[in-house]
Amino acid sequence: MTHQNQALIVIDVQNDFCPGGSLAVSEGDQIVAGINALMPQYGTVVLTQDWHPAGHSSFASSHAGLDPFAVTQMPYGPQVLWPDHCVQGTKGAAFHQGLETDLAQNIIRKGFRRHIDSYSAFFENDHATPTGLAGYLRTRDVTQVTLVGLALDYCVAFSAVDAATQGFETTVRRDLTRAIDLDGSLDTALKTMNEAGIKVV
Ligand code: VGL
Ligand code: ZN
Repeated sequence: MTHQNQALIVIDVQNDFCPGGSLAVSEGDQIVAGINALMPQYGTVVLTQDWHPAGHSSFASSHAGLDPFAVTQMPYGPQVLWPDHCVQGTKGAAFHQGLETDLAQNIIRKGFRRHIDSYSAFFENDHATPTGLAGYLRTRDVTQVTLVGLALDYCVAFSAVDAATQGFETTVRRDLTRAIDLDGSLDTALKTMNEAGIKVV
């Protein structure tokens, strides 16, 4: 049965977040088959794609003297510095080749502004600049969203919290996510999602 008022939001299932990628999430590729199986059940399927210009400000390589996974201060708040990843047009930015991208109606790209990162599918890391996804979902009468993808403790969690704040009934399918788990980030993300009323199942 297709759930007409439900959207499946597939976060960043891209080569750089899978084994062999530059910001590989352990077992990141093992969720692909399960996500594909879920897609036909949803009236709306949206993919997100982390899509950075070369030299993006979230890359440690753009900050002399700072290493990947250090935290720096940006005008919009603290920012983890990452290895170069998901550079526009590269193989690393492409979706995992097993992902059934044909079943998605929309692809939201994010992180394309050089001076601001974007974990969430809804807002950039200033928590103010919208991607347009909320309006897209409302226009299609979506009331409930289910999130899957990478990484649970960054882009999935930030997207889930914004979805709930935007008034969508929000579920995260934990079995169809994997985490980076940097300095307790997974525990923090689970706590924050719980407090936001998100169902993590
Ligand atoms: C992500 C770090 C940097 C993610 C994206 O998809 O969780 N994490 N860019
Ligand atoms: Zn990124």
